[in-house]
Amino acid sequence: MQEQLAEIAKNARSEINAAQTEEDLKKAQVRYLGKKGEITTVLRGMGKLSPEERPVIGSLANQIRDEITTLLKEREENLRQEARKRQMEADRVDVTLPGRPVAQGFLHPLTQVIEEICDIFLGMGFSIAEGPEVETDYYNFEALNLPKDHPARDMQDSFYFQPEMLLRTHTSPMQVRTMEKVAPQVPVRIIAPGKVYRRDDDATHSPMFHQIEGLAIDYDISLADLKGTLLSFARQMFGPKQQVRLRPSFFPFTEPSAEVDIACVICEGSGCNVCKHTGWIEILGSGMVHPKVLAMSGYDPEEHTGYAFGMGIERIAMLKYGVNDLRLFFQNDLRMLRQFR
Ligand code: 2NL
Repeated sequence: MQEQLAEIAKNARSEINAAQTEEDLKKAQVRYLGKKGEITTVLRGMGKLSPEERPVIGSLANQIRDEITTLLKEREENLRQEARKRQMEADRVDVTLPGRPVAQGFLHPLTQVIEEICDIFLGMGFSIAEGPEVETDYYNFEALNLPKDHPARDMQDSFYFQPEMLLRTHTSPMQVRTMEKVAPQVPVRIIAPGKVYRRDDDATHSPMFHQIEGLAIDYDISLADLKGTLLSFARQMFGPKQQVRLRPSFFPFTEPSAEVDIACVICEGSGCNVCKHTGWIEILGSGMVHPKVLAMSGYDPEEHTGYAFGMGIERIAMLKYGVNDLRLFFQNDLRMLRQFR
């Protein structure tokens, strides 16, 4: 009996030691300690032993059962630790690898030009007025003295939602809204940047484009104030030696009106294709605010005068950066856009 128990213990030790999985351990446990296990069987057969042998064998069997229980527990813990170690080896990260760079965005060239122009006018005491792109007929046309038969008011030339609601065709509505709000206070010095919309789509026209308009109202504002302000703008935008030239023109909302040219930025005045050999390039339209426009928005034209101007951002950006096709701004080709990073 003692030899039999010693044999069982020996087998159990080597089997538990050799176990590679929890399943192996479960098998060993059943084989030795299970209901029909080898140790259990020995303990059950104790009845057949003599009273002298019984305590000796009983105690030995118990001792071996306890040892096997402990060995099973220890081996289980070992297996668990080995598995964990293998997992950690497999999950090892190389902290010395170089990081993946985060792609950094940048502003669209038109946004950059808008901000640059706004900065120049902020430096001359103007404030920025921004507002809705969907406007009423009143703010977009009526308050600007645009006659009922003006082509811009036609369904064919502007985007209408309702007979009285449309996408603004210029940013002047913001200037009207500002005048209406602050009149008859002076001085007014604002610029209105933003998107504007016209029913045009070809090589030189986009149905959406950007504009900045300016407005100044005070006592005794004159055409000289307009010219001086625009000369300062042109020199900050296009270089300190820039020249400006005013040419008589017509707008329903200004009287008198003038187109403003700068010396051609391509040939510096000597004549080229861009300036059509005139040496001058038109950059904006301007004039003295029409007395009717002042009056409609709450200013007494006998007491106050003002100037206004409007420029297309795309045109300014094309001249400043030598971009020869308007559509390049809207195609989102990164080869084009990245040049403005
Ligand atoms: C152009 C011409 C211009 C204005 C815009 C204006 C606004 C008010 C009153 C009077 Cl509220 N005038 N704006 C004046 C003259 C010209 O824009 O060729 N823009 C691209």
